[in-house]
Order: sequence, then C-alpha cells, then structure tokens
Amino acid sequence: MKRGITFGTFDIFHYGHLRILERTRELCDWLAVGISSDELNFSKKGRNPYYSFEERARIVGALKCVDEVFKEESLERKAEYIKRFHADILVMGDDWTGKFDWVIPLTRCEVVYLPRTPVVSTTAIIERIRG
Ligand code: C2G
Repeated sequence: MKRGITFGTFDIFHYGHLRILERTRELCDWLAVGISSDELNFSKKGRNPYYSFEERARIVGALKCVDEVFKEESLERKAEYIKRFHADILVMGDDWTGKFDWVIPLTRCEVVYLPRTPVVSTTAIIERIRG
C-alpha cells in the first residue's frame, strides 16, 4: 500500500483545492493532509485565514479522497510529518517546485509537484467579492 501526504491552507475551499487532492489520491492508496495552523498561515501570507483551522480541517477531512487530516505547525517540520505517517510520496502544487526536495535524503520519500489548476485561487476569490 502506497501512503501519500500533502499540505495546504485550503482556505475558502475551491475547485483547485479539490483537484490537487483528487490527483494526489490517484498517486497513492491512502492520503494524509496537513492543514496549516492559523499561526502558520499568518506567517506565510500576512493575514489570518477566513475559516479557522478547525473549519478548514473539517471540510478537507470530509472529502472522499482524504483519509486523515492533521495540523501543520511549521513548513520546516515536513520530514517529521512524513515519518509520522510513513508517507511514501509527498505531493504539492507546482508553485512549490523544488522547495521540499530537502526531505528526500532525510526520509526517502518521493516528492512530486503537480501543475496548479489555472485561474482559481483563494486570493482571487476574495478580491473579486471585495471589488
Ligand atoms: N493549488 C492548486 N491549484 C490552485 C490553487 C492551489 O493546485 N488553483 C494547490 C497548491 O499548489 C497547494 C494546495 O492546492 O498544493 C493548497 O494550496 P493553498 O491552500 O494555497 O496552500 P499553501 O498556502 O500553498 O500551503 O507546507 C506547504 C503549505 O502549507 C502549502
């Protein structure tokens, strides 16, 4: 059985989020998803997520293609999370290309970056509704 792991904020859940999770699950038989803590999101994006960690984790955890959700507290703890879940493959969108290759020698986990779904993003949704 191949075990997968991926990470994200998944704020204001949209089609691009669904597609990365579905495509990730096609590459493995079991999938754990690390959901950014509210504090990690603030440090990455300079704003609080619209939905709280608990709400984002409930939404992602309810999906058919997701087997387990957990809290991602820091980008630097990826190797620890990979070991905790015995992940064989880490998948991220290609906005992160190369950024997590450092886990390979530490974990022997395969790392794959998939193309982002064009056009849709949480930021674009917020701007469109605001404007
Ligand atoms: N994504 C995508 N297509 C989009 C938007 C997002 O494929 N149109 C992917 C991203 O590439 C990422 C995942 O969906 O793999 C989650 O995106 P975000 O919620 O923006 O997560 P991010 O803030 O990039 O957090 O440890 C890594 C970080 O926690 C990732």
